[in-house]
Order: sequence, then C-alpha cells, then structure tokens
Amino acid sequence: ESWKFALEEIDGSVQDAYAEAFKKRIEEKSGGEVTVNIYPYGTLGTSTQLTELAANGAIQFANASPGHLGKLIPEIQVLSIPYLLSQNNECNKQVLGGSEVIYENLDEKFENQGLKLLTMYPEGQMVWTTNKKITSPEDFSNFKIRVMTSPLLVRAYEAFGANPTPMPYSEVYSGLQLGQIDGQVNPIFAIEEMKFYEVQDYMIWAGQQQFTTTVVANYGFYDGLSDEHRQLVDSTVDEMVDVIFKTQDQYNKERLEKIKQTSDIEMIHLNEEQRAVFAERAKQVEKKFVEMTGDSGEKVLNALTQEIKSCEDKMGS
Ligand code: 6CS
Repeated sequence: ESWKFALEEIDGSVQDAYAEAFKKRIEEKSGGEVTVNIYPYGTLGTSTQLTELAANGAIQFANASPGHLGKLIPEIQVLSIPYLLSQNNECNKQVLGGSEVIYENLDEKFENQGLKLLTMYPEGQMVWTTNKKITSPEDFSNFKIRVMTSPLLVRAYEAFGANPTPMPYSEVYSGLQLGQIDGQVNPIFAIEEMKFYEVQDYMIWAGQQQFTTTVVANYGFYDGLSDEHRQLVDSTVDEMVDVIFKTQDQYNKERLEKIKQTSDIEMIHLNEEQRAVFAERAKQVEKKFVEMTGDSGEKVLNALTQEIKSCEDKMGS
C-alpha cells in the first residue's frame, strides 16, 4: 500500500521534517507494508488545491494551514486571531496537540468537507518582513501586506491599519521583488528558506501570532482503514507532537542565525507598549470571527481561550 502526503512548504521545511519523520515511522512500524510518498510545495499545487486533492481522495494526507483553510472551514480561523494563542509556545503545543475539547468542536467541520483532522501543531512565531519600519498602526497606512488566503486575515490586517493582499505562498517572493506588495508575514524558518529576507529591509517582531498548521487525511480513506492501520496512523501522529515541536524550535533558531550572518536586514522587536496597541486592535478581529462563524465558532473560541489560560496558569506563565 502506498500513501501520498502533500506539503504546503518546500524541501527542508518544518512540514517536510514532519512528513519525513512520519514516513520513516509508518514504514518501519508496518515492516515495509506501507510506503509514504512526500510531495513538497510546488509539485501538486497551492495550499487550497492540496486541500481539494485531500478532500477528493487523490492524495491521502496533506498539510492544511488555517491561514488558507478559512473559506472552507471558517471555525479553524480561530487560530488566526492575533494575540490569542499563548506567548508560551509549550501551551500552544499542548493545546493544539492534545486538547479533546478543541478536536471535538472541530472534527465535524472537517468531516463535512471530506477531511479527517489528524493533528495541529505550531511552526513558530510569525514575524513581519517589510520595506519600511513599522512600529504602529499609523505606519501601516497604505502599506500592502501579503496575507494568506483566509478571509479573517484580511480583517486582522485591516484592523492593524494595513492594506492586506491575500495571495498564494508561491507568489510572495516575486510580489515583494516587483513591489506589488510591501511586506509579508511568516515564521523565521520560512523567511529564510523562501529568501524573503533578501528582498526586504526589516524583520519586525510584534508577538501577534504563532504560525499553526493542521495535518488532514481524506475522510473516506481514514474511515476505511483497518484497525491496525488506523492505530499505526494515530500512534504516529501522537508521537510526532513532541518531535515536531523540538524541530520547529531548532529550525527557527538556526535560520535566524543564518539570516543574521548573510544579510544586513534590520531586526526590530516591538516593546510591550507598541504591542499593546496592536493587541487592542485584535479585539475587533475576535468580534469579526464570531460574526463570521456564529455559535459554533464562538464555542471553539471559548474552548481555546480557556484551555490556553488553564495551561498558562498551570505552567505559571
Ligand atoms: O505563507 C504561507 O502561505 C505559508 N507559510 C508557511 C510557513 N507554511 C505554509 C503556508 O502556506
């Protein structure tokens, strides 16, 4: 048996590290009975297209990031509300990797789209890269910032005072180079491997957002697995929670050093006061989210907020 796993990121990325480790485990544990083929970004299509392929069963597994999933599953955009996830990434890992409340609330939404939600994991703090120094919403005036294609992200960056432009990942580098956009936002490892830092002047930390992704399977495929194979998938997904958390942390640290060594891009960390101004604006985004998703979205929002808070209380952060 052969399973296809499609990525929204290129070779050497965090999603690639996940898929490689997943593949290795599945193939070993199944004694070679199952093989996994990995399709990095660029081989099968944009994020949106990969989700379609997984939903229609052309592929068995795919990464489907909330940043691109919002039109199909509006509730998943809860993960795109700025300043909602924890500053303590350990809590994000725990809640995204294991919270039954969150999965209970989201399972059905994915199933309705032909998808099985297998797992969610953080890939690192998202950093703005820009051609202009941005420290306040006023600085964002008339600033074209590329966002992923989920509708809530447009709302979020409007609330921050910018002109958001949704576009696929593959078009960002040329968009920056040609001046069609003035900036974009992504975790550090991606800024390095996609070379965005080469065509930008600033990297700006505002603490607003953790990049998160989901791994989905085709629903019919997952549902039709033998008990043995379902157990194989489920146990591997469980094991991967800690593995990928360490990897993303390491990749983001290493790649930041690489950027520092190879470029003179200016790095700016917004202070508490500057962040608070953006955080205040994020409250409008939370409202928009509830408007967009109604009761079901509000339930997910409340569950997530509570789970994060109780983790932070436990960890004393
Ligand atoms: O910005 C994007 O569209 C993409 N960024 C990352 C880090 N992963 C996948 C996503 O599609």
